[in-house]
Amino acid sequence: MPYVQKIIDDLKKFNPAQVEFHQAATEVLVSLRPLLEKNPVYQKNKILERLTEPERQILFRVSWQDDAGDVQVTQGCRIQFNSAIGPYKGGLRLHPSVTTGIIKFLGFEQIFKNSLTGLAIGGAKGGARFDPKGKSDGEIMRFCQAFMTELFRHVGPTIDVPAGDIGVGGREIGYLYGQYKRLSASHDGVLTGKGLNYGGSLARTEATGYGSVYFAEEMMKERGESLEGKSCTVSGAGNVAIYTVEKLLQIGAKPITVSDSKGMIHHAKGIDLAALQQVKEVERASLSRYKELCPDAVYVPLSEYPKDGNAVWRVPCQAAFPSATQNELNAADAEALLKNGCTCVCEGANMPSTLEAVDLFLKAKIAFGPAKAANAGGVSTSQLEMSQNASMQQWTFEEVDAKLRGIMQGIFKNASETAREFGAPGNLVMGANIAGFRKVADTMLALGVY
Ligand code: NDP
Ligand code: 2IT
Repeated sequence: MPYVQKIIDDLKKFNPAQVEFHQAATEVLVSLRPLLEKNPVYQKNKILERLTEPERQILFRVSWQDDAGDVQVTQGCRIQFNSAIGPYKGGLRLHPSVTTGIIKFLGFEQIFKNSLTGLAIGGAKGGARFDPKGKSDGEIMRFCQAFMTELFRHVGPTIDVPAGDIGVGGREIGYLYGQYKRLSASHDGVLTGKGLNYGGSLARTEATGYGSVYFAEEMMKERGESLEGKSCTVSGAGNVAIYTVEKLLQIGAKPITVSDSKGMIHHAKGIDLAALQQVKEVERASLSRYKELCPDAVYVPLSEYPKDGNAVWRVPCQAAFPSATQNELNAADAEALLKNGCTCVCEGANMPSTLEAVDLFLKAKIAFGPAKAANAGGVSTSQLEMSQNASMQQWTFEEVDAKLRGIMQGIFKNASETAREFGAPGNLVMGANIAGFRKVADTMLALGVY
């Protein structure tokens, strides 16, 4: 479709170097073709041109003092991408690799993900190039305070509600919230992922990982299969990976790997959840420490990874849960997974598979759960936290978990039925993109030109 190609070409030309944004936009726009052909109203009203341009991009200086008293400076960013269906919602990422292009791809994905949840939340993302590793608690606190000192004037419980992402967990949300509260002099549900004593929701910590497994279960169920007894590879060793491992263990599947930025663990008898939590949540150490706690596990350092990809995906498995970061699973990895008999790939991370890898999974017709559907449990439970804050209630773990499961089932059904409607049964990439897009686009039409 020349119209779609022209938008992609322009997007590349006018947003140079934002390669991750180009990748995310290409995947979405290409898969919308059947809808655009069927319904010319979107093209006529320039919905794609509007959707690919953020409503607002806020860039600001973050200056803070490290423990040695030296001044550190970086750029903070919040991209408020689309608020058609609700207040901006999406995480904050703190990582040395952060660029505007990365935040932009994440914000773009968040529009469709949030729409798919069926809840009233718009799409946004933010963050900064900052490495939390090796920083003291005091340094993390001063950084978060400096970040919120600028951000606070742009957020609010019905305006924009940030949350965690890579490098931002409960500790950082606490410092951010504390600074927001001091500056605004009010207790607002302005962040999600808060501590349980000050407005957090039970099950938010677990939600993304649990939701990803619930989504995989739905995909397997439709194929008359289950995850029980299946060997599962998981990448990452952070929030999403840990609670993916926990849920897999609870349902009788066997998670056998985890990874971090320095290497991976292959534990053939199954990941030891207590050891993993001790290493990552208590000690904040590298996975080489897991090997000390569980000597029968194999530790593969990054230096021994295959030249053409990621060692995690070379471990034979029946289901794979990429849950670390973008583009961590390439075409060679996808080929290895398929060759080894993997029949389910469920994306816990955002855009972990390259476009080529996704194509291979779709061609092989395995169960493939794209990120914006499969990892939507985190943001959904964030919205449940917003609901609890607004009504000044706190629901039980069981209540939140049951709602989360229902939401993941709803997302699967919506993506799956939409794929069938457009003649591509089983293609959840197309189904999720079209279903997520349609709600936002129709709302933009209803709201008038903006
Ligand atoms: P965490 O910071 O808790 O964990 C990230 C994990 O991935 C760590 O093990 C980290 O290793 C590893 N990692 C990060 N960057 C790289 C890299 N460039 N190369 C190799 N390993 C890397 O983040 P989350 O678990 O929250 O996020 C993981 C993914 O899930 C991200 O894509 C995020 O966007 C997505 N996501 C998160 C949600 C949430 O609710 N938290 C919701 C939906 C999606 P190390 O510790 O060594 O840095
Ligand atoms: O990518 C994501 O969906 C998140 N990091 C969670 C966002 C949120 O607002 O909970």
